[in-house]
Amino acid sequence: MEKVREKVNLRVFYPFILFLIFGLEGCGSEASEKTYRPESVTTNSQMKLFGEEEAILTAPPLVPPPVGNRPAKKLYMEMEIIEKEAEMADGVTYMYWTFGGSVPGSFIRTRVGDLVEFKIKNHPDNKLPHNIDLHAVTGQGGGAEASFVAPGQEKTFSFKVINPGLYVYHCATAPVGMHVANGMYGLILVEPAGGLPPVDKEFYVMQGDFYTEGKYGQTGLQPFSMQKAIDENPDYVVFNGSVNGLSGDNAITAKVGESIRIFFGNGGPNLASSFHVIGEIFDKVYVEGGSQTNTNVQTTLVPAGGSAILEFVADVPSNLVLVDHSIFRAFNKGALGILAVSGEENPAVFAGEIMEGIYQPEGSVIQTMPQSEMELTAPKDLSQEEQIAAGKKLYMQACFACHQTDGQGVPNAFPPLADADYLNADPERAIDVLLNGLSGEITVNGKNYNSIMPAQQLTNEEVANVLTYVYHSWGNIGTVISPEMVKSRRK
Ligand code: HEC
Ligand SMILES: [Cu+2]
Repeated sequence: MEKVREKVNLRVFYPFILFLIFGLEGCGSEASEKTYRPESVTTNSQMKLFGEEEAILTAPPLVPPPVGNRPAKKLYMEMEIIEKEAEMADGVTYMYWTFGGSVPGSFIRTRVGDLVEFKIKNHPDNKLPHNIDLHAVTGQGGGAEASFVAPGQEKTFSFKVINPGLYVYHCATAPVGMHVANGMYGLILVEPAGGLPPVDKEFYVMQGDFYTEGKYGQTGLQPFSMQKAIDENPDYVVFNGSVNGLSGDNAITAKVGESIRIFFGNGGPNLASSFHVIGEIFDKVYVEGGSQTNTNVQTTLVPAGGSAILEFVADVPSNLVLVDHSIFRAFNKGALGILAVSGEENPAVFAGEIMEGIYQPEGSVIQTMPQSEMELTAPKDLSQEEQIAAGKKLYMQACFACHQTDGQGVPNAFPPLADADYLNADPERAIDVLLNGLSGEITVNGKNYNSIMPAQQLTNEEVANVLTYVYHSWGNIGTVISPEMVKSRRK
């Protein structure tokens, strides 16, 4: 009797048991659907390969050709680690550790589903072991353990790229911070199926912060400073590995009307970048190098070990200035690059009448400082000391922002006035520079400048004072300029 009742009771409970089994399982699958996974990522990990090829790797600012419509393939690539001394700034060298001989390292371009066979070689002349951690890799350490190589050794490992996006790679050998600080980082792009939409020009730019024993600009081979790196107090913040990495001879160029895409990465090791292009607005930003896009962006924040893809069309001719808008880094630590856009003026978009002084170091029009209630008064008789004192005061108001406190100038942007051959060769010409401004290429102390000095709205007396001060400072020749001399140069 008892047993029968139990059976009956169980029958009554069956539906509940079934609910417990299937109902809870149902809840479980609902929960996993809430964990968002782009459906493609699962597909990409199983994607079939169609053929194989040698990958093309490039040094900055170049990028390899787009993947376009090609199917997923097996891609072979090789990277050689090279430790080498190279120029950090004029007269300053640094012992860089590099992936492929450049900072940042060679650009890698793939598409989702590719199976990469990666060979890493550590040159026998190198002093240290290295490896590579690619943020595009799903797997232990991003490949770090599998790729650890001593000098004179090589290793091969392979990985499938399954998430589209722009990823940083870097060395992850202890002390990791030091390997990254010495330049061991680069970018790997994983394009979606079908590729990114085509554009006219693509560039590869990476920011990095550097820590040297000497201050910014101190000449000679500068050793790495571990203490400054720990304090996160860099002497150099630069694009593409050095102060001149993306300006002067290394400036990038485009034509009016071209669509431009910049693959921008931040190697760090410490600083985040407030990346901005003076004179342009990003039409589109692939935020953090991922799939989400934002439009009409002025400044995009790129963390250390992160990236962004930036797109815009160059509508007018100008020198676009790439900066970290943490702006002292741009004007005092080197984070300044030039994208020179040439072509027809487009007054409908920009008429060139209103410009801001210091932000246009290489603009196309001589600017005029705002005119104060300026009077060309008859000169008062000042002693030479009074003239120099008045000139110094004026210098600190009108000149130092560009030519710097000690007249040392800013490499590639503002020429020096200290011990300056151009200045000392011709005082009348110096007066003309202040009265009329100056543009076009000049050579000062062996370095070329091709920029704009705004015409100064100064009285004859003020020009005389400030130049007399400059000529009596920083190793210059001590010429005295009188207001009469200035007056005779006015047209
Ligand atoms: C907005 C930035 C800016 C300001 C402010 C400025 N200059 Fe210049 N200056 C320049 C640039 C840029 C050049 C180089 C122009 C070129 O490349 O053709 C230059 C060139 C010169 C030169 C000739 C080159 C040399 O090194 O001898 C002199 C002299 C000079 N400036 C003096 C002055 C004095 C004095 C003041 C202040 C009254 C001043 N400048 C204010 C940007 C500036
Ligand atoms: Cu390393």
